[in-house]
Amino acid sequence: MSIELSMPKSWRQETKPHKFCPGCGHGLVLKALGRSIDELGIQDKVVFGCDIGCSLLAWDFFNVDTVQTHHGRTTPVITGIKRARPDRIGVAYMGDGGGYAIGSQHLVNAAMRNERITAILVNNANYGMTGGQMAPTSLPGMKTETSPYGRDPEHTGMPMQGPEMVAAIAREGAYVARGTIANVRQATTFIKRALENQMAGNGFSFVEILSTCPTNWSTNAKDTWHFVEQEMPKYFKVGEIKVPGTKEE
Ligand SMILES: Cc1ncc(C[n+]2csc(CCOP(=O)(O)OP(=O)(O)O)c2C)c(N)n1
Ligand code: SF4
Repeated sequence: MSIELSMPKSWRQETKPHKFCPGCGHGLVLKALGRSIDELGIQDKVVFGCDIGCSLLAWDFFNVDTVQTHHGRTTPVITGIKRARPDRIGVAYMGDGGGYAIGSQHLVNAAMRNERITAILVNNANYGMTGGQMAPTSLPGMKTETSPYGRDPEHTGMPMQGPEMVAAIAREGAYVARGTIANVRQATTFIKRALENQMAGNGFSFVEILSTCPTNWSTNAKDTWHFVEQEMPKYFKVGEIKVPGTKEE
């Protein structure tokens, strides 16, 4: 018997070192997703799609069927899988660059067509994997590799309000929320509800999660947490935005 086979089954299935930088929020978002999948008992049904960007580091994170797509194309790839196999639970996982810049048309069209998939977008206010360029979500005045004097809203606009846009164009049955890694319990609830919405066949489900990128923000632990907990919510309101069966719908 090999050493690996002699390990407890739960250890082999549930433990894996992640590859994100220390202090990165991706791991917490994925933990929230993994916990939701476990609690719903849908591990055998989930098809997980991860974008190019640091989200791709999750390609072998879960013991679920996984596809790694081109940058910005995770939403249409998962849409195609879901259309071919409606019995599956499709999860499209991406960064803000992937979802709001290069892949924004896919997000818009999936929302307008009310595709029965769940999209989870990690908003860390920059392009993480490529070295910290300005993203549609970068905050006014935020210094990035491509805005060394700080983002100037007069010339580059205000931060993208993704969930608000999706809620405005989505059809009846869509679920839309914004969570934060500063409140993982709440973020888990939102992700779980987004999966349940797909399981009920209601419609498109979209959850943005405010997250950290200390490597490119060049912040220590204290400042990293301050930025995600205090600064980002000034521009990105945390909470549920569209819930089927309520007056917010
Ligand atoms: C078609 C295409 N354009 C550009 C790139 C280069 N690229 C790779 S990752 C990335 C940005 C990723 O940023 P984001 O989507 O915000 O995810 P993060 O890394 O911050 O999680 C870019 C521009 C690419 N791989 N493919
Ligand atoms: S570059 Fe940023 S988003 Fe990417 S793994 Fe490191 S901290 Fe996370």
